[in-house]
Amino acid sequence: AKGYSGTVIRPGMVLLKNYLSINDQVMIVNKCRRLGLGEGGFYQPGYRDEAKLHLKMMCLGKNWDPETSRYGETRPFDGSTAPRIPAEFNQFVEKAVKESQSLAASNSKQTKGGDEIPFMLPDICIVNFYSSTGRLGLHQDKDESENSIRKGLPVVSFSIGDSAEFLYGDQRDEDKAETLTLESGDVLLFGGRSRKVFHGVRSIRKDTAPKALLQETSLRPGRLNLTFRQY
Ligand code: AKG
Repeated sequence: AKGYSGTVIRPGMVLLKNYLSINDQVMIVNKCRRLGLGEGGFYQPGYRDEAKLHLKMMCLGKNWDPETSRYGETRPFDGSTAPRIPAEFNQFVEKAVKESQSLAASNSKQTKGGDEIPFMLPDICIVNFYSSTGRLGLHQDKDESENSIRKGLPVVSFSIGDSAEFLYGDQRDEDKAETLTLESGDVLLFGGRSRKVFHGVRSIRKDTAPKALLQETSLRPGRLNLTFRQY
């Protein structure tokens, strides 16, 4: 039986609540921890669009450089190569995209169409770790290929650990943005007509991670977020 519930938030944006089981989350945390300590692992990035990044980051598949807003095979500051995306991660992403596509398709019938989400196979995963004071200003994801953005290939985001107050909207204006709480195990997908939505994280809610996850991983306070894209 599926223990999650899917909602179309707006055309092209789907939230799959409680999509990743605790076992899946434990596996993801353990793999990220191992990768994070090796070559191309977690570091503290500087700035993006002049805004300081309040998080630790690691890129899988390809490197994304926040300073230049470009993807590349190696990381400029230390020359390291991005680790490969674990195959299990991509399997979750493919399933989540298919699930979101069917939710969007049935919704599209009611809204006179145009709300479909195209399929994608991720070759990039950006892993962010937010401490309790972590946050990320409103921005668009627009450094992928022109083709990927024009076709609206979805960005798929996994949330693990403490909950986040996630903002999204059509403008870079926090006062006009809508809010969603992203909890551990939630998968959020934005593609199609929402591919260029502004989004960010206003705050991390302390002590909201599932106890079972903490017991099994000793994850430190904070939130792990993985965003998958196709270049
Ligand atoms: C990004 O990495 O571009 C994000 O917007 C991450 C959003 C999140 O942490 O939920």
